[in-house]
Amino acid sequence: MHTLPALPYAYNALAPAISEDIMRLHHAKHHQTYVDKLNAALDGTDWSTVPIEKLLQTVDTLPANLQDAVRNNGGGHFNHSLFWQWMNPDGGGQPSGRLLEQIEDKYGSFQTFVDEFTGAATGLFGSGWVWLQPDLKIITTANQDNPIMSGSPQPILGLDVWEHAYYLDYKNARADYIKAWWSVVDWKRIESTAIAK
Ligand code: MN3
Repeated sequence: MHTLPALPYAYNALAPAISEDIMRLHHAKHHQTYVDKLNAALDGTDWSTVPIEKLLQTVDTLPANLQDAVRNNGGGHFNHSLFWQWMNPDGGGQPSGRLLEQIEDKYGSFQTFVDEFTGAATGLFGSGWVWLQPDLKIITTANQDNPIMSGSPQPILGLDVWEHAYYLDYKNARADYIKAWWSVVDWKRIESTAIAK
């Protein structure tokens, strides 16, 4: 049985970057629905007790009638569980120490990295996610796919660019949402999970 994780902060904690209304809708409705649909699909099957990471890593080997449910709803559950952890009302700014050095080595400057990630996020057509991988490559996936579904490592940072993540606050202005999101990125947490190259 998969369960909705509690947010690590209050629903209104990320405002004004992300409003309480969006956080309630996104966590209590959208994320809860991914959890409920995943559980409904797995109920009574041999996969009902398999951890979510393992389900996603092996999604291509699951019975055909489970693959879409695990990819979409399992992916949605996993991605959002990570996403909440990567934000913090005291976030923003830039990383420090080794992670900052590695980003500067790869991109030339932290701002260049931000610009490239932002460009990938504004340019992603339709619904999907932008990820920062442990090797500091920026990649995108469609829908609720996660890099671990195709054998890649788990991302150290990701941004949800589905319209449900910003439409209430920003309407169609995805770029404004992305700009505000940088102000709540929890670099301290990301530094603690970043894997050395
Ligand atoms: Mn979402």
